[in-house]
Amino acid sequence: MTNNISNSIALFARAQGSIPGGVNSPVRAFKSVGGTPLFIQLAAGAYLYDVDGNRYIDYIASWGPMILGHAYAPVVKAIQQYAEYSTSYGAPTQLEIEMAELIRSMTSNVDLIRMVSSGTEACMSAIRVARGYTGRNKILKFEGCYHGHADSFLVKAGSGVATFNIQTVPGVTAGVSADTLTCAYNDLDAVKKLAASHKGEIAAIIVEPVAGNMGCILPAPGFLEGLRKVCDEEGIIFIFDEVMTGFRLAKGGAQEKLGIDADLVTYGKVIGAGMPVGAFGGKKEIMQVVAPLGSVYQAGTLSGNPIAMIAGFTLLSELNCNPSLYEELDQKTAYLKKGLEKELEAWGHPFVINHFGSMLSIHFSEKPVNDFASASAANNALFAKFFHAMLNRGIYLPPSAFEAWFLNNALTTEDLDNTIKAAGESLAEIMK
Ligand code: KE4
Repeated sequence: MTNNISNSIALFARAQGSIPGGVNSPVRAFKSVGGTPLFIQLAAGAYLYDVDGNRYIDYIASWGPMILGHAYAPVVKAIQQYAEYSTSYGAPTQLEIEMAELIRSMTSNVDLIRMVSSGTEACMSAIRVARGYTGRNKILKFEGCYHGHADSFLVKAGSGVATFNIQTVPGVTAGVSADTLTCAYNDLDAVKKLAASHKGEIAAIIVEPVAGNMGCILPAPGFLEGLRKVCDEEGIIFIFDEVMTGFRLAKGGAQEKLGIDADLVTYGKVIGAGMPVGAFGGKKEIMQVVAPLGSVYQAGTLSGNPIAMIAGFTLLSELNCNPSLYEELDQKTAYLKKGLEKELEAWGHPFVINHFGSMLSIHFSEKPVNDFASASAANNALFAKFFHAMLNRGIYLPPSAFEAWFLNNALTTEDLDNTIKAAGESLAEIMK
């Protein structure tokens, strides 16, 4: 059973003539699962509609931002209203103050926060602040974690870099890579050894507190607490990359959910409600090195622009005023996981479901999946078949085993039941 996707096929062929690989971001190209990426006409609530008129239940949510569903009315209305006041001024606005104050009220330890236009910008700026504040050069990241495409991060990175199995990214110099140390996620002993052998050299440890770029990988008990302790003992800046988890796991993100305070935190995705927004913030003592207060230069023509701000502010305000939305979303995710587990158990082959809040991933693996090596060792070819079997049943999953599913609160019980039913049929199909 396959959907008619002739218009997507034609558009993908046409796109090759003007856009590298036909896409503006590699993970959209369906490279690791094969086939033709679907071109989307529009989306509403929990559904995507492709250019051939097929409807899909959406489990990507634009890779996280659309937490309350697509075309969320208050956000659309706010954008329409503010567009009439111009789309950018290149000058400060009251709205940016209100956005910063709202974020500070929702998180535990952000004294100062700077808006940027992507998660990459947020993470690369946070690293620069840590280096500027400590005077140290090296950073430590975890294999399979993805912090955007800034040079320093493209060392053993997750997401598309893992999907395409790119070991070293051409164009990232050896000099830059030499300052990026890596360890396996959840390997606290390896971190302690590296910190000891690079005493006084490491400016920051940056981590996805709940990883979402090698599938959904949970921190082992004590892992993040151990990193916090190493950072305290060694004078290293602890950075939580909450581009995925921020405002998704809870109002206060992973810091609130896990009860751990980082020194700096980065945001993206939900913070912009689908508009280009990222942010980095943290303790005043550290953030005051940022220009024009300090000398760590960071800038952006469209940073804090009014359309992105009003979109993000509107969505964050909804989440802030209705914390029950998080409970609802977590319950829906738990319901989906339970149903998928039942289908997978009946299917009778090895599988793992990793799940935290409204993030989830399925791995066809006999072993637990708790780091990049175990995520890579899973039967990801089978995942590709599962992906297409689900897509043909109107279920749009992330097109890679190295990504997480993101649920949105517009999903109904009927949508979840349809997803579970489609999973049962798909599993039967792929193991014929
Ligand atoms: P952006 O520059 O793509 O806005 O954010 C980079 C980033 C930083 N940190 C984390 C934890 C992230 O997940 C991301 C981006 N996530 C990917 C999805 N795995 C974006 C999708 C894409 O690359 O098109």
